Parts: sequence; structure tokens; C-alpha cells
Amino acid sequence: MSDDRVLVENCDGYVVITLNRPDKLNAFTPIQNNSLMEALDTADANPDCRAVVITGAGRGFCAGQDLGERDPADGTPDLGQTIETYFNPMIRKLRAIQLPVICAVNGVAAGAGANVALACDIVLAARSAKFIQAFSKIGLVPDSGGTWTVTRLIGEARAKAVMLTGAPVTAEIAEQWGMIWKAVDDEQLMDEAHSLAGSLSKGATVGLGLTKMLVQAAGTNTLDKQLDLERDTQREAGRTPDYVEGVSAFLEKRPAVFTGRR
Ligand code: LHQ
Repeated sequence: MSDDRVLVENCDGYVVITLNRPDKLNAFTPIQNNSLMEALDTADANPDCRAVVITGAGRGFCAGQDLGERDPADGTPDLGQTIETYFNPMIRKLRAIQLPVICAVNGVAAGAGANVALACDIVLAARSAKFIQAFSKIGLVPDSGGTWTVTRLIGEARAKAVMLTGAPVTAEIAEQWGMIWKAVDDEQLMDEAHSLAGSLSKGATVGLGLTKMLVQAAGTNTLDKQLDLERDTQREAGRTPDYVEGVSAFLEKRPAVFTGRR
């Protein structure tokens, strides 16, 4: 990665992508948006990469769009263009990538920063972290999929309250509400993230990717459509070498060694 605003660490079977503008709480600039996309594309294209962790450097995860990037006195901003160019492709990528994406929310996640985190597949958050739908405080609407994701995760009553008030949601409340997977002690966060990524990266990657797609499709499919999709994806999973290995290992009473290959 050429740009030091996003760091990429290659670990054994997975990558850790770190947003790295800690003095601005890792607020997104176009360069940082592009670098994050590039890092996700590279991970996706690498057959040896079987899980992704996203986190932030310093005391924050991400404070959303960098508000210093534009002149508020400019009377004709096209924020829709910014969203179309940077944020929507990123959310689509996080949902489409056929690898488990873990977000390790190390501190405050505000605005688009909160919704990028919540678009990831498994969200761990440090106990000191907070999720803030900060948009209402600056006259904007929630973006980066927040109205879709957060409403599905915590329901309309809570979603409307956090979005209209901009009230911070602590990691522990987020866990209680089912908005994230787990709140963990601050000093344990990265150990947990590495341990989870390490274990997922040794899983049956094709099956895990298909499972991610199935769960996502369930949000909008009818039961009938979902049953058909499960049939089709099970057919696909059943043709992977990892299925052969998984069943053989079970019968031979030994741990499975998955390759993640098709
Ligand atoms: C920041 C930011 C920031 C620049 C902290 N920008 N510097 C999409 C497309 C198009 C357009 C618009 O928007 C979007 C999506 C969005 O994300 S809109 C929402 C944008 N984000 C926000 O409104 C959050 C703004 N930040 C805050 O409310 C606070 O900073 C939070 C609650 C995140 C953290 O508060 P504190 O812990 O008290 O930290 P702080 O406010 O002192 O911030 C530390 C530094 O980070 C400070 O810089 P400085 O040079 O004074 O030390 C802040 O200016 C800077 N910073 N957020 N978004």
C-alpha cells in the first residue's frame, strides 16, 4: 500500500487494514476512501487471504467524512456525488466480498465511520468505543447504508431515536441491542480480532462466503426464495474440497484442514 493513511498488515491467512489518520480520528478523505477500497480489492483478489480485519489507529475508529475537506460556505455542494463516488461503493464492497470482514472498533465511530463499521460482518468493539449517528448534528441524513443496516439490526424505534438525537451508543449497549457482536475490554480488542480472523481464515472459505451471502439475502427474500437459494448454495458448497475434507476429518476423528479452494 503506497498511502500511509491506510496501513495493511499481511498476517497468516488474513489482512488487518488500519485507518491511519489518528489526529483526525481517522476521518475519511477521498484518498483514504480510495486506499481502503484498494486494500479490500487486493484482499478479495488474493486466494491466500481468507479473512479481513478493519480497525483504526489511535483513540478513534473513524469520525466519518472529514468535515475540514470542504468549505461550508460553498453554496452548491453535491454531497450525493461524494456518496456515489466513495461511500456507496465501499458499503457495496464490504457486503459483496466473499470473505468474513471483522471490524475491530477501537474507539469512537461517528457518521459514516459508524455505518462502515456496522456494514462489516462481525463487529467487535472496545468497551470505551461509542457509535454516533452524528449526521443530525450537521443537518444531514444518515448515509453509508446506516438507515438500512441500523434499522435492521436494532429495529425502527431505536434506529429513529439514535439517528434523530445523535445520542452516542456505548459498545455495551450496542452489544445488548444486537447492533454488534461483542464488546470487549479495550486491551483485549486486537487479540480477540486476531484470534477470530485467524480461526475464520482456517475455515471452509467458500462455505463461509456463501453463508454470508445467504444471511444477507434473508433480509429481503421470502422464505420460498431463501429455501431455493439455500439449496443452490449447498449444492455449490458440497462440491468444494473442503466439504470432502470436513466430512473425512469428522469420520476419522481428526481436526479438518481446510484449504478454502473451490
Ligand atoms: C475531525 C472530524 C471530522 C475532520 C473529529 N472531520 N476532523 C458523507 C458524504 C458527504 C458529506 C458529508 O458526510 C458524509 C458522511 C458523514 O460522515 S457526515 C458526519 C461527519 N462526522 C461528524 O459529524 C462527526 C464530527 N466529530 C465529532 O462529533 C467528534 O469529533 C467526535 C464525537 C467523533 C469525537 O469527539 P472528541 O472525542 O471530543 O474528539 P474531538 O472532537 O476533539 O476530535 C479530535 C480531533 O479530530 C479534532 O481535531 P483537532 O485538530 O482540533 O485536535 C477534530 O476536529 C478532529 N475531527 N471528527 N469528521
